[in-house]
Amino acid sequence: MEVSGEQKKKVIFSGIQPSGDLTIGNYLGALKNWVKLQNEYDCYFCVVDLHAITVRQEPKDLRRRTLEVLSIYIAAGIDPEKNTMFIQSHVPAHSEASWLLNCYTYVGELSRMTQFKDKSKKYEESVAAGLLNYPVLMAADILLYQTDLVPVGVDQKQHLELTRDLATRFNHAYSPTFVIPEPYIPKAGAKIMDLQEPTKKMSKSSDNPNSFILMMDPPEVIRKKIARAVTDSLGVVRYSDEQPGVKNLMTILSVITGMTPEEIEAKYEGQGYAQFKLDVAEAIVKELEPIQAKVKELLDDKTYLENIYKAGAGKANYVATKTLRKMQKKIGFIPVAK
Ligand code: ATP
Ligand code: LTN
Repeated sequence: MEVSGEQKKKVIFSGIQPSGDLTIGNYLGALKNWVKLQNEYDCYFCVVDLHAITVRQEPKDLRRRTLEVLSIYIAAGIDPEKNTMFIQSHVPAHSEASWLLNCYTYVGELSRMTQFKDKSKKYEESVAAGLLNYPVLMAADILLYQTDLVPVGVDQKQHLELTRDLATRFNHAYSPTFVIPEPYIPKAGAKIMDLQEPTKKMSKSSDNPNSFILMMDPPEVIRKKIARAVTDSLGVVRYSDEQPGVKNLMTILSVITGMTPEEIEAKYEGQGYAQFKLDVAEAIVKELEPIQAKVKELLDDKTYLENIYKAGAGKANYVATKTLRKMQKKIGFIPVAK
């Protein structure tokens, strides 16, 4: 039943950290789905710079990547007219709500997060407290917008569960304050694997550049990296857990072209890996070329980008502050005198 005009759309929130150059894992696992979902939802797509500083960032790289990530969102097909696109640090409510939620989060639940355990191994002595608290900031991001759906890769599922727990805990401690969000994890492409160690997730912060394909890699680099991708000695293109390298390349091809794994198996039957790898590389090149050209164009027009993130921050700020004020009031803080 529509009482007053258009029915309210459900809300999507998602973000990518400008902590490294984006990989096709970020694209196929997250971004490509945002593009698909943008018309049916009221979407907030954020460049999560506050998250990126949980590990040390070179200031000039952080600046460059923040604008590059925003440009990639737009170039990949997110319409800036229809969606709210902004930079996380421009909306102070994220930091404030994160502090509040930290006081409702147990250290035990944070130290059990797989991503924290993995990353703290890598940084050993110098693990920042922010790395432990990072999922709370992510919960703040999501809950401030009364988000219904969060499209992410499967590695974020555990953080989403924590977000749901925190929202439920706060709602029970006071009264209903937050919508409980659902994850949206794609059936295919939710975990693109490392090209050199295909049992590990492809990650933009890996030290080995052959392990990932970057969104901005030139065609010849893409071709070289796919040619070098680890496969096996079986020589059959088959979608099987026993052939993780081949399975990963098939997933990439399938998500980009829409062919099913069965169709791919049939196409390369009895052919070994050479032609298959060439075709995977070409599919990636073809998918990325127009995006790359558009990104370069956008990065040359800083005023256009500025207008987008300014308008985005304005809208986001309004919505987020409303939820933050609700939280403060329920907790028992005195409202700021007008
Ligand atoms: P890092 O490697 O620095 O931890 P990351 O590449 O995992 O970073 P994020 O910025 O934290 O990236 O991720 C942004 C989005 O991309 C998330 O939704 C995440 O689930 C998704 N994503 C990241 N890597 C992959 C991957 N290999 N396959 C599928 N989705 C991925
Ligand atoms: N933690 C996410 C990035 C992220 C995010 C979010 C994703 C930060 N805040 C809110 C979805 C919703 C990651 O991929 N590492």
